[in-house]
Amino acid sequence: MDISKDMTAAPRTIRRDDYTPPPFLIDTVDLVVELFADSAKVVSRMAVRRNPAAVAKPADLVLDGKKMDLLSVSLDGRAAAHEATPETLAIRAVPDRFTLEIATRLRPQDNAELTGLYKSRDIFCTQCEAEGFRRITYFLDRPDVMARYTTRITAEKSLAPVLLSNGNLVERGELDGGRHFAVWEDPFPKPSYLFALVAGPLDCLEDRFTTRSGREVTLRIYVRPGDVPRCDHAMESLKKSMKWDEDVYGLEYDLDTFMIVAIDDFNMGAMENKGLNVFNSKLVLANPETATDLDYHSIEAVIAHEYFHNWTGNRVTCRDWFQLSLKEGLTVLRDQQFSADMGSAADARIDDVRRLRAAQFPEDAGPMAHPVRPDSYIEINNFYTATVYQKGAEVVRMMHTLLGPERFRKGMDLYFQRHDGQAVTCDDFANAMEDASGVDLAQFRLWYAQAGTPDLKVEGRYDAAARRYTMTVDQSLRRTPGQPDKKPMHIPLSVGLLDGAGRDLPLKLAGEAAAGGTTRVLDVRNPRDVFVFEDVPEKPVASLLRGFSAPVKLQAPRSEEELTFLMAHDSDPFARWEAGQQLGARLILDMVAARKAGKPMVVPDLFVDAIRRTLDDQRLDRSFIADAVTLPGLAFLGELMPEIDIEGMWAAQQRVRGVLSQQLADRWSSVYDANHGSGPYRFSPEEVGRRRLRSTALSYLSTDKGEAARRRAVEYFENAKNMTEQVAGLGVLAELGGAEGDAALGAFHERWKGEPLVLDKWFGIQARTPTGDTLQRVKQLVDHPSYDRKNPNRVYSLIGAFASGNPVQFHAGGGAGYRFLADQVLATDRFNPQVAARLLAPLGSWRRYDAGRQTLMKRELARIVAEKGLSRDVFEIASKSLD
Ligand code: B3K
Ligand code: ZN
Repeated sequence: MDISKDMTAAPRTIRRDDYTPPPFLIDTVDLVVELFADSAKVVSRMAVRRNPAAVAKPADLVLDGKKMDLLSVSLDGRAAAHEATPETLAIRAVPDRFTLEIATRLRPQDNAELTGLYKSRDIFCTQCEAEGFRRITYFLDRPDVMARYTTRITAEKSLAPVLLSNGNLVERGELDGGRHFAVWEDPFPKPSYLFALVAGPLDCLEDRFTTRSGREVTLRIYVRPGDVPRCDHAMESLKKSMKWDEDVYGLEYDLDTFMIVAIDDFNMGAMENKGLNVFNSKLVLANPETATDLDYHSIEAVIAHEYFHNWTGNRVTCRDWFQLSLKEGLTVLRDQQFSADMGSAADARIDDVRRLRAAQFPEDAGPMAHPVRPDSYIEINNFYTATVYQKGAEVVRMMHTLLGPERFRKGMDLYFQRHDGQAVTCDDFANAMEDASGVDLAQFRLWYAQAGTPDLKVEGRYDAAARRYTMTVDQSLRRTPGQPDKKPMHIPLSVGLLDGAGRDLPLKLAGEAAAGGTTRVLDVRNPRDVFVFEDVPEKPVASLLRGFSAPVKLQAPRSEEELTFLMAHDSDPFARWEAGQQLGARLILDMVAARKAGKPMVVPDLFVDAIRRTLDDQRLDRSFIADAVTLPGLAFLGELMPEIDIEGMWAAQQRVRGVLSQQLADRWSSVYDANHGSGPYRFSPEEVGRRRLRSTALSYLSTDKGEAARRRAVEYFENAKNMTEQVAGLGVLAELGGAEGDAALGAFHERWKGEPLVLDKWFGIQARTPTGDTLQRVKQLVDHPSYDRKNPNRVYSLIGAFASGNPVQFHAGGGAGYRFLADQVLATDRFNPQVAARLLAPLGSWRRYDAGRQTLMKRELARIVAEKGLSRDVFEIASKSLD
C-alpha cells in the first residue's frame, strides 16, 4: 500500500452546483475492526437501500475508498460482481435493498497522513473528517448518508487495554490468545465523518454531570498513563460547557457517556466525533507549570467548541462539504459566546476581531479568497479556513444582531425542531432564522455567497441650526477570484453619538416619534445609504461599528482628536479599543510614508498622552489596558497598505514602542511593580489580566535593550512561578538576544526537554524572534533531536511560526525564507499533505509585496507546482496562488 502520494491524474474540481442526493442510503453499519501490531482488518456489513429521493437510478453502487487492500465483497451473503479503482469500488447491478459486506486490510502504523485509522505512538486512533472514513472501509463517504453504527473492536489486551468507539459500550470480554473485545453501539444516525475508534494504553479521569432533565452522564478524559493529573482544567471546562449550553440554548447532552481522548500526533485542534471527541493533546493537558494562560483559555474554548458540535454539527449536520460553515461558523459563534460569558466579554470580542483581521482579512484579499459557503474545491481539507470558521461566525453573529437575542434563540429552536437528525444547508439555517423572527434575510444571504471584505466609508455632518446629524454610508466590495461583479450587502452598522462630555446621546432617527436607546443598528443595504439623526443638541462624535457589528473595513475621516476622545470615553469597550488601534495604525502608516520619503519618523505627543491616560484610568480592568496599549500587529497594518512595506512597518512600530517605552518609563515601572502578584496560580480573568499587563510592561521596559532591562528580564524569567511567566520572560530575552537570551533558551530546554508540548513553545519563540539570524536558527532546529518533522505540533511551532508568525524574518534575506518554506512544504507533502498545504499559505500573498519579492515568492510556488506526484492539497493552494 502506498500512503505517501495521491497517484490520481489531474485533480478534479468539485462544484456545489453539481450536488445531487445520494443514489443509495445506508441505514446501519456493523463494523468489526481487528487490530494487530502491523495491520488492521476491517469487516463492514451495511444495510443498503435505494434513496427514494434520488434523481437517478443507477444500476451500480459506487463506493468511495482509498489506500486500502480489498479482501472480499459479498452481497446478501454471496460473492458480488465488483470493480475497484484507486478511489472507488463499484458493485455491479445491485437490487433495491441488500446487505453488503466488505473486508479490507490497512496498515495504521505506516499512515503518516494522520487521516483515517493511524497510530500515534502506541495508540490507534482515527480522524475521519472530512473524507477519512473511506480509508478505513469502502463507503458512501459523504455527510448526507447517515447510518447507525455498531463497532466491535478486538486487540491484544496487553497492547490495547482500552478499546473505544462512538456511543454506548454494550459488551466486552476476553478472547483467545491474550486478545479481548469491546462492542460499542451509537443509537444516533450519523455521517461517516463522525465515526471514531481509539485503542491503546490509556488512563482516564472520570467525573459525572447531571443534565437538567436528570440524565446522569459519565465523563471520561483518556490520556497517556501519567497524564491524568493534567486533565482537571479540561474536565472543568467540559462541565462548564455542558451547563452553559443548557442555560443559554436549552441543549442537553444525549448519551450516557461523553469521552475525550488526547492524542499527540494530530493534524488540527480536535474533532467532534459523536460521544468520543479526539483532541490534540495540547488542547487537553494543562497545569500551571507547563501550560500558559493562553493554553488554559484555548483548552476551555476548544473543549466547548467540540462539545457544542454535538448539536450544531452532529444532531444537525451538513448536507455536503460546501455547507461546512453551517456547523463551523455557528459553533465558533457559540464558543465565542461561551468564552465571553466565562471571562470579560470585551476582551473576548477584541480577541475575536484580532484573530479575524490577522487571518481572515488577508485570506479574503488573497488568491484563495472564497465565500463562507464555497462554490468549488479540489481538496476539501483546504477549506477548513478562517473564512469558513471565523467569518462564518461573524455571519451568524450579524443575524444575532439583526434579530436580537430573543428572536435569535427562537430561530435556533426552530432550526433544531425542523432539522434534528438531518443533513442540511446554510440556507436551511437562514430560513429557520427568518421564519422564526419575521426578519427578511434575503439580501443578507449574500454574506454566504460573496467573498471579500466589504469597505465601508462613513461620513458625518452636523447641522447646528436643524439640530441634525447626517451619516452617509458608502459600501463597496472588491472583486475576488471568480467573482468579478459584486452586489451590495446587507450590513448591520451599530453606532452611537457622544456629546462633548463623552456621554452617549439618546438617538432618534428621522421619522421616529421618540428617541430610543443610545446604540442603534443601522441597516446598510445600498451602495450609499443616508441616515439622519434628529434633535441632536450639539456636534457629536460618532462611535462607529460598535462591538464590531460587521466584518468590514471601516474608513471614517475622524481627526486624531476625535479618536483620542473615543479612546477615553466610548461606552462601547470594543469601539474604545478600536479607536486606539485606528489611531496607532494611522500614525504608524504616516511614519512608514515619512521613512520612505527620507523624512524623520515622528510620534505625536497626542498618542503618547492617550496611552498614558489609558494606563492611568482606574476604571479599566487590566486585560483591557493590556489590549489597549498593545500596538496594531503587522498583519493588520499590512492589510491597510496598498503594497506591504515590511521593513517600514517594523521600523515604525519599533519607533513607536521606543518612544512609549522612554516617555512612559515611570508608568511601565510602576505597572510592572504593582502587578507582581502572589499566591498560587489561578486561571481567573483578574489574574490573567494582571499577568498580561505585567508582561506587557516588561516588554516595553525591555525595548532599549540596556543593562537594566536585561537584568530585569532575567530576574523575571528566573523567578517565574508558572509557564505563563516563563514564556513571557523567554520571549523578551530571546528578542534581547546576547548572552542572556542564549542562557535562557538553554535553561528552558534543559528543564523541559522531556515535555514535547512545552518544547513547542521553545521552538515557537525562536522561530518568531524578529531580530538576529532567525532563519539560520530555524534551519538548525529542524535537525534538533527534540524536533520531529512527522509531528504536526512540532512542525507548526517551528516552520509555521516562522513563515506565518514572523513576517520580518520570513520576508528578509533575498528569498532565503521562501526557499526554506518551499523545501519544507515539498518534504512534508510526501507523507502529510494536509500539514504541507497549511504551511504553504504565506507564499500565496505575493501580490501584496514589491516586485522583487513577488518574483522570488512566485519562483518558489512555481517550483512546488512543477513537482511530480504533488498531493491534491498542495497542488490546489500552490496553483491557485499563481493564478
Ligand atoms: N471539525 C473538526 C475539523 C476537521 C478538519 C478536517 N481537516 C474540528 C472542529 O472544527 O471542531
Ligand atoms: Zn468545529
